[in-house]
Parts: sequence; structure tokens; C-alpha cells
Amino acid sequence: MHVPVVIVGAGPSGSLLAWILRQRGIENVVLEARSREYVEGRIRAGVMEQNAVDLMIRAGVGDRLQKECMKHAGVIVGINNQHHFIDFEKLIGIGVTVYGQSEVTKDILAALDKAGHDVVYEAPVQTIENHNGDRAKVTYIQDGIEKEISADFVVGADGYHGPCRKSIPADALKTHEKTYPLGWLGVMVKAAPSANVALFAHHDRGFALLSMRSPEISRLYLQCAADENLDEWSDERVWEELDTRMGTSGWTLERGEIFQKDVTPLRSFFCESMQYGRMFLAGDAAHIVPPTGAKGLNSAFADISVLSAGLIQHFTKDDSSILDSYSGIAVERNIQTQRFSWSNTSKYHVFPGTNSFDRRMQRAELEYLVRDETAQISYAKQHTGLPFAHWPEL
Ligand code: RFL
Ligand code: PHB
Repeated sequence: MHVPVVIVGAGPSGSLLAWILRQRGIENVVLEARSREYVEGRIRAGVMEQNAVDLMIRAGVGDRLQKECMKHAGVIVGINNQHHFIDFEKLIGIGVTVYGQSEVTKDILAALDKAGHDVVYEAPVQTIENHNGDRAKVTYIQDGIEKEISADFVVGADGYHGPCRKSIPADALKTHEKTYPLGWLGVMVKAAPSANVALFAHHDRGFALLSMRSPEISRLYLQCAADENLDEWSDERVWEELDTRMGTSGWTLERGEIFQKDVTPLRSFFCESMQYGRMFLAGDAAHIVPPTGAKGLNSAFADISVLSAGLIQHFTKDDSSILDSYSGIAVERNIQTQRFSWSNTSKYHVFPGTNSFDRRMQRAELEYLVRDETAQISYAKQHTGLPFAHWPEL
């Protein structure tokens, strides 16, 4: 079997690309290792940049998002129990949108399903070969049987652990990585959000974040160790720690039933380039950021905007100029996103072993931010996201 484009992974990157290409009549097959329920149930991102929202809307999968999303004008910065609102809308005329990644994925997978698109679930890709030949070859397992498919292009949208990036020879790939001695303990809570925007709280005991998924569901995080043992965190201990790190006088953190707890170790990673012959990498397959900047899903959609524009131009106009520049554009944008995520992580967290001078300077960075309008404009621009270099013609 041969198709123009094989997409590995049906996460947000792979599913959105499949849908956009389909809209322009470009045949593609999506191979996904896990079940649809598993992919839809993964609780991850919550904050979307306006460009990511616009891409969903332009692609025709943004109706429910527009109805159910929550618009945030800015963020609250907490510094040792003092809250300061930074109003992005007032500063630069643009805010951020809260809509769960699981809802994003559900909306796109439902659209693909309704259109009868070829998304093969529970079909883990095993190998990608012949990247530099006239056709790339992909093997995968379906119902216990190994199958093969060839393609003009393969898109590795298979996340950090997937096989696509690993199929690139080591001497053709440069990787950059930082692991932090930190994790995030996340809880999903049946309680109304205690603020109308996210609260990023720096405290001597560590960072804490209040976010949300809907008017009834809050999402909260606590800085913890990268290998934190969840068994040591009773619900009561979680609430007490959240109160300690983000409480302030005259403000109450709403409590409710905790219905999920998880730990995410913090990591920064990116590779250069994001193309090897007929294979392109997109999203977490090429870059991971610590969640402090809320950039993972947004960077993935920035990649998909340029890659889909390039593939559409290639197949409909016989012009490969955007496709040829994809890797350079995507890596360059991603490095700036990495910088923001790393600097935001450094600003808010308490790092083990930091001396008193460095701790005080760290706090002074946040104090400068909440006092200085120029610093706030810069922060707002970075939070709300860089432009997308190309948009698909839809
Ligand atoms: P995904 O979502 O990892 O999807 C990859 C898909 O590939 C499949 N796969 C394979 N398929 C076939 N064959 C194989 N051999 C395969 N191996 C893997 C996987 O099953 C999976 O379905 O990558 P994608 O699509 O690039 O999407 C990236 C985003 O998921 C990620 O960047 C964000 O969730 C990051 N993130 C956030 N991003 C934001 O923009 N805003 C946020 O507020 C935000 N908060 C977060 C986050 C990530 C978090 N965690 C848990 C990592 C908060 C957290 C806690
Ligand atoms: C979330 O809502 O899950 C969220 C919000 C902001 C972040 C990371 C995660 O920086």
C-alpha cells in the first residue's frame, strides 16, 4: 500500500495535521499505538495561545472550543503570598484561552471519525526506513500481524518516546537536553476555580499553580521532586501545601473532590533538524518543554501550521519552498519557546541547593516583573505566543 503522507501518532499534532490535509484532499493515514479512549483521556495541557485557537477554528474543528473555552485576560503572579494581576489584554490586547488538551483531541478525532478517515488505532509503528529513497517505508503491527506501508512523506508526530526521531542516524541529529531536579504533582479537582485567571505562585516552599478546565473543574499543581512518591500525598496534605504556597489574606482556595493525581518530571529537550529526508518531526517528537510556560501543545500546533502549509503547497502547487524551510523555521521558533519555558521555570521554582544570594535575586526578578510595565509587556508577549510563520490555505 502507498499513500502520499503517513502520520505516526494521533495526539494533537498528528490528528490536526491529518484533518487539515484531508480538508485539502491530500490522502493520509494515521497510525496510532494506543486506543482512541487512551489518547482522548490523556490529561495534559490546558492553556492555548490565540494562534493555536485560530488554527483549530480555521480548520473547522473549533466550534465546541469557542462555546466552552474560558478566556483569560492575563495571569496572577504570587510572590510569597502576595498576589499581583498582570493584565495581558490591557498591556498588549491579547489574552490566553483555557480548553483542555483532552477536549482538543476529542474534537479532532471525532471530526476524523465522522469523515471516515483512516486512523488505525492500536497499531504501533515499528520501523521507518528508506528516508532518503524515492519512497519511505513504515512498518507497524496490527492485530498481531506486521504490516508495511510506503509514503512520499512520513510525519513523526509520535511524541518524545516514539520511534520516528530514533530512526534518524545519530550523526544526522543534534540533540539538546536539560533535566531539572523537579517535578509537578498535579491534581484534578471537582471545584469551581478560585480565581478567574491562572495563578503562578512562587513561595519559599516551592512553586504552585492554580489553573482550570471549566467553571466546575480546577487543575492545581505543586512543585515536587522529579521522582515524588504519590502515596505520600494524602488529599489533606495536598490542600495544606497548596494553601501554604498560594494563599493570601481575603482569598480562599476552593476545595473539592480530587479525582486524579499525577507526577510529571520537568525536562527541556529539542533536536535539530526536524527533517531527515522524507520524514518530518512535529510536536513532542522534536521538543519537550517544562510545563511552566504552557508551551508544549502550542509549539506542536505552530509546527503543524507550517508543515501543513508546506505539504499543501507541495501537493497542490508543485512548490516545495515552504516544506524545504519547515525544519529551519520550526527549530528557530522552538528555541525561543524553549528559552521562555526555561526562564519561567527558573523564575518560579525553588531549586535545591541554591544559596541565599541567588534565592534573593530570583525573587527580585519576580518583584521587578510585577512592578515594571515594560517587563510585563515582554512577559505578556512571550506568554501569549510568537506568531506562526505560515498558515495552511483552507
Ligand atoms: P503526544 O500528545 O505525546 O502524542 C504522540 C502520540 O504518538 C503515539 N505514539 C505512537 N503511535 C504509533 N506508533 C508508535 N510507535 C508510537 N509511539 C507513540 C502516542 O501514543 C501518542 O498518542 O504528542 P503531540 O501530539 O506532539 O502533542 C504534544 C502535547 O501533548 C504536549 O506538548 C502538551 O501536553 C504539553 N503540555 C502543555 N502544553 C501546552 O501548550 N499548554 C499547557 O498548558 C500544557 N500543560 C503539558 C501541560 C504537558 C503535561 N504533561 C503531563 C507532560 C501539563 C502537563 C502536566
Ligand atoms: C494547565 O492548565 O494544565 C496548565 C496551565 C498552565 C501551565 C501548565 C499547565 O503553565
